[in-house]
Amino acid sequence: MRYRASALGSDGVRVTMESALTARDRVGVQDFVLLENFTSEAAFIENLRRRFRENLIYTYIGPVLVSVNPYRDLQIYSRQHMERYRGVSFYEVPPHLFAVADTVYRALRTERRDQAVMISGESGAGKTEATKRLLQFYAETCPAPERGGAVRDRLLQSNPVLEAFGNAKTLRNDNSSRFGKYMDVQFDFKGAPVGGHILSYLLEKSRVVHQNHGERNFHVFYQLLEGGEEETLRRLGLERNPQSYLYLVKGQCAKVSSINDKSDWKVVRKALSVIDFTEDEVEHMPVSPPQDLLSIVASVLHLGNIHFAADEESNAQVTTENQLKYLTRLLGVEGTTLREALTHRKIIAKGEELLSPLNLEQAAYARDALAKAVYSRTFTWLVRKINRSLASKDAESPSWRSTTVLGLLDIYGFEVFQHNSFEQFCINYCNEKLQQLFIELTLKSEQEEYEAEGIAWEPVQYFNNKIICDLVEEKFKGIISILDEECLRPGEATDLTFLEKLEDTVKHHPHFLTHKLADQKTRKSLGRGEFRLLHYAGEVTYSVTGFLDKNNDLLFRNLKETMCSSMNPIMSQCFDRNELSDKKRPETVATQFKMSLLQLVEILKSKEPAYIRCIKPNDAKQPGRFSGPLSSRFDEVLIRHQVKYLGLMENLRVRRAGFAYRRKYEAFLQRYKSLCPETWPTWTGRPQDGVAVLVRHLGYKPEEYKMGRTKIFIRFPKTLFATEDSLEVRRQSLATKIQAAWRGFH
Ligand code: AD9
Ligand code: MG
Repeated sequence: MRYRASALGSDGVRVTMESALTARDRVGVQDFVLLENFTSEAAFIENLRRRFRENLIYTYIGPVLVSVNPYRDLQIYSRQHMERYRGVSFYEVPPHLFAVADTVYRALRTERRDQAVMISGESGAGKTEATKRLLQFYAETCPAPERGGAVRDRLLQSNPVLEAFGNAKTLRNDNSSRFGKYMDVQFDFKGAPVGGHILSYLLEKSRVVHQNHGERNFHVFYQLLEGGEEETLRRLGLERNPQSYLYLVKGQCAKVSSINDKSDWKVVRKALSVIDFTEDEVEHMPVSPPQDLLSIVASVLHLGNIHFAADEESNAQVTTENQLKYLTRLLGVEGTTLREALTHRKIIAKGEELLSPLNLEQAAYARDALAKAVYSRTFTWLVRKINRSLASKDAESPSWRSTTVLGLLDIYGFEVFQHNSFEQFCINYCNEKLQQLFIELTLKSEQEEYEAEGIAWEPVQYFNNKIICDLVEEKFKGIISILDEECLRPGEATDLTFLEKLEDTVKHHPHFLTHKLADQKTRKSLGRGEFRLLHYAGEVTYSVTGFLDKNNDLLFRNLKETMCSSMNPIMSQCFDRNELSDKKRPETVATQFKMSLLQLVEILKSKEPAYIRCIKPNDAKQPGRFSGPLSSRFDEVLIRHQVKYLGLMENLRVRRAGFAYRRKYEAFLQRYKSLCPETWPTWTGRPQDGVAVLVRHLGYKPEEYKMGRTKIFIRFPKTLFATEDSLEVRRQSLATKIQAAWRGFH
């Protein structure tokens, strides 16, 4: 082992990670580009498996980090680990999240270019955990800003708040993010974090009113009931038992063994105070948002318990007076107005306002729509609030211009369920866009590197998924356009007329299929109310039921009016009166999402990308084992799917198309110079010339490598392995000699 002196470490020296590469670290290959059989998916998965068995959860594909969720605390994220990865070259340390974190940070500092870390993977694969570890890394290792040091705390504390309101227990993940998140961290010219900004995407608001069996509503409801003080609950009119609330019992699992709602609530309260009060003190705002915020959380629960009964004319009447009383108080609205708005619909005909009574079903729909709107708008408000508190206080000063930005994208991965609906359609469309960007940027950066190094670019065969993106988003002919068109025909259009229109417009598309368009054989697997998309990651069949409703996201006018009159300061910010006078139809959900995605793609394109691809090893949330059969913990079928959905083989192919391995001349020479008498112990000429001498001595054939401007490019892994083997042999023989000399000395 070689050691490098350092100020750190208990014994006064720090083991550099290069020397700390033990035999265990070397299980399999650390970089998939070194796989001999790089086109074989089986070899890819076998490498993951071998490493996972040793708790080696990280492996590279060139600069891309592949991570397998260990489902256990591996103790690899300590401050000591952070230090180990600082300032050390990417390839000379075992793969780790912190290696990516540090590489990205250094690029930001030295090249002064904005960076974006894109984290993807299916639900439960570890995206959010990775994001949190990255933030932790920056908060702990970056220098403190000269002023506004609180921003580091706020960056970290924004997480528990957003998770309380935006995460929920699902069948796949006990802490599943039900929204997409892109977070910018701004650094000043000294590399200190000075501000941040969050963009959120498509909160799954249907969860507020309905949860599938085994799933929960958003954490905050349970946290408040479990952890809220007696006095608070009394004020909010809440009972402690979640079973008392219809919006919390649908999934029948209010209690989850891995979750401690009570202690989580403490964390959230503290986080809220870090974000809120300091901010408000600065701005001298007299209100105390947590109070108002809790009123809103409570009001959603009360809304869920509003019951209706039909009168003689089948019109809905509110029967739960107590709930209504609390609601009016908490939302700060008039009781009679709210009662009327929950049971009537206002129609404006020929300039006149008419009130049309709702039947039981319509009233329940209106109530649920209100609950969803109140909750999701509060979520948006919360993000805005956090952003205000994260905003760099130096925004006006000249140093602002010299800030650089590091973006972290934690967004939902590809989803395929037994039953797929509008939400999956949006999420999978988002993944198509990101995959397109990924391919574009990876190819581009490969090409750029070849050009910069003066090496001829060899075209790569790859599947360009633009055709699928177009199918979804194209003007007039795309699925979203057709859906929006149908949403403009209320009363006439239905989910099925939407499907028919789709069939007419995109019938001959190679990536689109319906029951009617399918051949005899395929038809059996498609229902009449379904369409199938052949995504880059595979086929997904969507049921059109609910598409129009979810896309329209209608909230009756009088409910909107009622909320606009709210005395609750948060609600009055969420429901703006201008909305009422606005003649223009609000954008549909799919169109809003499409536009926010286009904006996201632009943001990401303007930055240097880094990628973390997360994989979930099993559906049972089980850690791997050291011994015994691994098959249940490392579920090959599940993993193969993810390797496909993440486009990892494609990624590897692009990366391997030309050369498997590339390394700066200095680094290459440093590592292997002992293998050639002419370069050992020191080479005084240009490193490039030293490498040329070295590889000639090692017997590299001309077709095996190319010399670029600053790097050597090696075509096949076996060439490199042979060199590594020679190095190992030399080290062994040196060790034997030293031992012999040592024995002789004694
Ligand atoms: V979802 O799309 O939001 O449903 P994520 O975000 O990909 O999903 P998450 O990060 O929440 O998954 O990870 C799921 C769980 O796996 C966590 O709650 C941890 O218990 C566990 N996990 C994930 N990554 C790690 C890790 N690096 N070390 C230990 C981990 N445990
Ligand atoms: Mg998540």
